Amino acid sequence: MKTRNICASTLIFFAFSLHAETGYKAWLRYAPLDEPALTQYRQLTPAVIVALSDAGPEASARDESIRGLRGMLGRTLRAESAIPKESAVVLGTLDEFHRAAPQFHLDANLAADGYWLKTVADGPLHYTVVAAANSRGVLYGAFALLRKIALGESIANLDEKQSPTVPVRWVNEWDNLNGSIERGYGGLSIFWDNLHAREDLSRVNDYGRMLASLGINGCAINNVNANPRVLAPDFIPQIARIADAFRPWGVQVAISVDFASPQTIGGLDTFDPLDPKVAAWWAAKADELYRAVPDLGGVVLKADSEGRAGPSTYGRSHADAANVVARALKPHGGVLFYRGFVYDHHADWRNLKNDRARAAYDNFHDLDGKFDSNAIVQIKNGPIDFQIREPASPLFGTLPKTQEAIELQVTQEYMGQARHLVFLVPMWKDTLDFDMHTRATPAPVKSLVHAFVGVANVGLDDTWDGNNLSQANLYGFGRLAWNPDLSARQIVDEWTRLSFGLDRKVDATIAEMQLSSTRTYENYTGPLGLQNLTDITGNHYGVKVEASENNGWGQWHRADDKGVGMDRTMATGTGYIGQYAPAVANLFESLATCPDDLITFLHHVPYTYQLHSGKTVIQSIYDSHYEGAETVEEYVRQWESLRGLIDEQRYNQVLAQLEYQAGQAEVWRDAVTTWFFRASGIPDRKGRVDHYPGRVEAESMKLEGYNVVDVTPPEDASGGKAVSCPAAQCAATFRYDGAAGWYTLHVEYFDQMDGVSHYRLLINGQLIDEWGAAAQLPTRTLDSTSSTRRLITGIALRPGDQIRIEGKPDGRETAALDYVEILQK
Ligand code: GCW
Repeated sequence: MKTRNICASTLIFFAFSLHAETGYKAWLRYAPLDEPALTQYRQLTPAVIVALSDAGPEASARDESIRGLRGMLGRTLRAESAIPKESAVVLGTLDEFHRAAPQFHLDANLAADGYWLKTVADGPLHYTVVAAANSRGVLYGAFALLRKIALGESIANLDEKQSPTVPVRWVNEWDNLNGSIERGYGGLSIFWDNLHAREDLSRVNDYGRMLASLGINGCAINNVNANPRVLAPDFIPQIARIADAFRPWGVQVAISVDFASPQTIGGLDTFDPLDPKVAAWWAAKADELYRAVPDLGGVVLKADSEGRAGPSTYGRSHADAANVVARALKPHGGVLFYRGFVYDHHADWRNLKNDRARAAYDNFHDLDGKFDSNAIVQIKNGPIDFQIREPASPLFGTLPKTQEAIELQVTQEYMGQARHLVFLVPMWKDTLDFDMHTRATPAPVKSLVHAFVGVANVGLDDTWDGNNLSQANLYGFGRLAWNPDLSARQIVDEWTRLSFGLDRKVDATIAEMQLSSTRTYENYTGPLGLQNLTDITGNHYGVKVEASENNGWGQWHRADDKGVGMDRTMATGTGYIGQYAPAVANLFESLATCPDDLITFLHHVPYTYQLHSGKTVIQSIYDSHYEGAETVEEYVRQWESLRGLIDEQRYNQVLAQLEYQAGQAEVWRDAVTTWFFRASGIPDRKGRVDHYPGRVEAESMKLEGYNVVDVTPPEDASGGKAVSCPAAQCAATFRYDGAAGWYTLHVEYFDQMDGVSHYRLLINGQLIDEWGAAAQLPTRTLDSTSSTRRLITGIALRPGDQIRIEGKPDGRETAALDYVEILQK
């Protein structure tokens, strides 16, 4: 017994000796290695490091290596400038090696940014060489070497060449010049504040380091919904300051521009791309930009999309628009990304042939071959807009003579906005590996694209993204942009070990959670290709099943009392399926071969239609939602099993996030299943839907001060109603009449945006719990977005107990309640 106690206290000591970590270091923690790895790597690491150039990314490579090795091995290497007569780590380009160390015979054909890690023996001496095609490649190689050590991989006899699959690997940041970020969930902009570049750009430098560690070589630093001011002469020096902060990391700055700039900023009377005055204006503007930022990567252009100015004003084509800017950039080596995200957001939804999914193809496929060589069409992975399940955009298969980029959304706009664990790599892999069948040999999307773009939207938050687990998405994007053949499993294993260390249990648990999270999220939000059951005209976060219908935005699911789904067939529907090559079109067109996961995206089917899974559509909807919500509950248990194995700060942050997510998954589950039950009239075979044992509706409690209110839409609250407090304080009381025992109380309340209401829960007058509704959720109303769960565990109840909740509103928040559920857990 005594020994056990000692063990327990030792464990506790170790648990608390794990340093608190904010998440700021992400996957570049360089945490001290444990034995025996420490001894092994120390033996292999020389005392000297040499960078053959003392400037730019090579200097960063040297400094980063010193920093990483000091962190992991506790040794500080001596920086020297010439190859010493002792073993050393040597960093340089192939050209520099040829000059400084011809005896190393380093001959290789490396693509730009590619690197070679090589152990070179020279008599008794060993050189750990990082050689590369260019200085950026040297930096990437140095990061790769450090990564190997952090992952416990051998560095003894290195001979590894790596080249990126595509030359252009960028992130886009949708940062507004006022410092806010469109669809950003990690705080305010690291670049901008109040229409200026931030005074302190050290975060930009740190971000450049993170990007470089993944091989990302460009970053567009302002929103594609671009403020024209970005091109104003007095603004350009601001761009230059940011470029300076990124430059040591080989990250080239790019900017998003407004297509009407020749008029709005330039003072011309037109922005017609075919008007020579306009072409001259863009050329002069490019010259001006490159004078300030000689290594500017280029420009991103969102035109004729969601109300942005574009070539349609003058009856010109997207190619005309892209080329006028591309030609201005060409002499400077810049590229123009032209977004393929063009659709009519005022489409008449009553017309069953209208289909937003068709838009990218319809707008661009005739233009193949008409874009200049430095104009790249930037295509979202799916035909709609970053939904949890979409087929690969048909546009990828139809522009063989055009440079294409795939645009992936790293920021979790439709994926729980960094409050939900959703690892996006498995979903991206589905698209990248999807064979478009556009040639006799396999034509997966990854083989058709020339560039990768990730919409990252990191912010000033310590975690960059809003929570620690979401960082895996930025990591995964970068790794896939470098090598799309990596599997989701490889990527998540790397990320987890770099971010949380080499404990097997930690690694296995987190990797499992991450890998299953995409399917889990799909299950409780939009299975069977349903998607868009969210507040589509509002915050894109909570559930509102009908929000996407009846408007021009075109993300319709057309659910009615008989069935659900968009008929996109060639035979009877919008014809979207015909945009694919025949092999794909045939697969999608026939119900016999259409995958269940896409059934309602491609077909309108009755609720009673039997899926390949053997279930009916309706039962599958019910089951998926329950399964999804249960899996998130399981994530909480899995995470709790890591207590003491992870530093407390990140442990607690993630635990709170998962607990919140589990509650939110139930909100989604109940809203969607209730809605479909009401629509279809078909009960759940398992009797769960609309039947919640142990649930007491707030509106049925004894209310003091609280008003009963209707919630819109009704599926957003249990029973369609809530109680809301119009006074300084209100209370809701009910009598417990079940069996005596230990219970968990689940209180569903509403946490609106403005104010922190206070709640107290009392049983027979004894205060059991109190909390504030302090989360920052994106809504002012009582709905599924504000609906939040409080779990109170370990409560002894006896028949006749009085359970009372007191609510004190604050600001515009009304201390509202939905229900209490008494759970036997
Ligand atoms: O998904 C939509 C977003 C918009 C975004 C747009 C786009 C920057 O809701 O916020 O605008 O896509 O990709 O341009």
